[in-house]
Amino acid sequence: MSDQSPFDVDVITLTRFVMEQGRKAKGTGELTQLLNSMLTAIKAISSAVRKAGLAHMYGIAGTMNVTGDQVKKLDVLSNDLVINMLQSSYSTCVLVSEENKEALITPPERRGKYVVCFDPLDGSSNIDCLASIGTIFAIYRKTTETEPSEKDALVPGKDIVAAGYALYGSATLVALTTGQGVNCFMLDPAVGEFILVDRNIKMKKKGKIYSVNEGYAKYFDPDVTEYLKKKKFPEDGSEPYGSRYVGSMVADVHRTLIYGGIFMYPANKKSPKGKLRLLYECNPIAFIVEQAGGVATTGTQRVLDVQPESIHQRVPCILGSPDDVEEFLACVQKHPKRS
Ligand code: AMP
Ligand code: P6P
Repeated sequence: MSDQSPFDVDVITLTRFVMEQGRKAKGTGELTQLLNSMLTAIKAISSAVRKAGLAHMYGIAGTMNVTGDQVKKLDVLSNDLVINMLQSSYSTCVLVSEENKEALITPPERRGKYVVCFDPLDGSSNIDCLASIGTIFAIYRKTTETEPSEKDALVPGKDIVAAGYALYGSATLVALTTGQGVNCFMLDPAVGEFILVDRNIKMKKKGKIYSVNEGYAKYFDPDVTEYLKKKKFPEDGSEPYGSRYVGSMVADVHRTLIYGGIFMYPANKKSPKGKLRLLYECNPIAFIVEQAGGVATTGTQRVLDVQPESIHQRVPCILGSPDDVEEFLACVQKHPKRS
């Protein structure tokens, strides 16, 4: 009888992993509840994303399905899922979503001590071409005794308690950190559980890929232009870098995490602060990148040190392998920013 069981009867699921971490932390269980509620929302979004692609292929267009039911846009549906799951976890007091102009204050009877900033479906403009999209979140502990407000979300990314992203690609993956390294879990749709696949991921010191939207080259600052020239026409005898750009932050960041290299969404003359949002794109991603041994900068400071002034503010974001980001920063030093 073969001892190769078709099923791992002691599989490390994300739910189990989070519970084990929670026990070690000797907490009240509130963060564990919060993380598992976020994972439930991600599973539901994953299911909806896969159906929406199919629906689009069979011509179920617009906001009405074949039976005339109101079909929510996927990003609205994703947002509603995250809000409902988090507020019913009794662990949150303030939510900041890319989809909501104002911060959402959890009703008093459902409140807990955590603030969550999230982009429920980042890159959703890529849905119709079935390119990878993602969910991004950052979790903070409310540190004031005042009535919950959006001010509780205006804290630097270095104070993050937990951060993660889901990537809805050829498979659905979650990368999660609670400050002790980055672990990756793959959704097994047959079981409906995320299974640990990569423990304590570490980014390469230097990569061979640069990732930026070169459609904005006309508007790039001289430091970015010089850096990209060095990648394409190296003068030290090294081979040029490869270029990859999906246009979905989670997909471009995850590739950088796994293969190394640099991802850039710099400021440019059309967007002086860049495009990416600090609270629910750059901070959670920067926290994960640093936990994996990478570097994340605005070009003038560490992303995680930025003191937020508004919940939807944008910052330039350059991140990836330490040697690659350092090489970019050397170009920045040569071209002092205009005040
Ligand atoms: P809690 O009382 O459950 O909110 O946890 C208090 C603190 O313990 C959290 O803010 C974390 O720093 C840590 N902690 C609790 N649960 C976990 C977990 N599942 N994974 C990692 N850290 C945790
Ligand atoms: P551009 C998606 O809309 C997004 O917010 C990020 O996921 C992505 O990195 C960026 O915008 C792409 O922007 O200007 O290159 O299309």
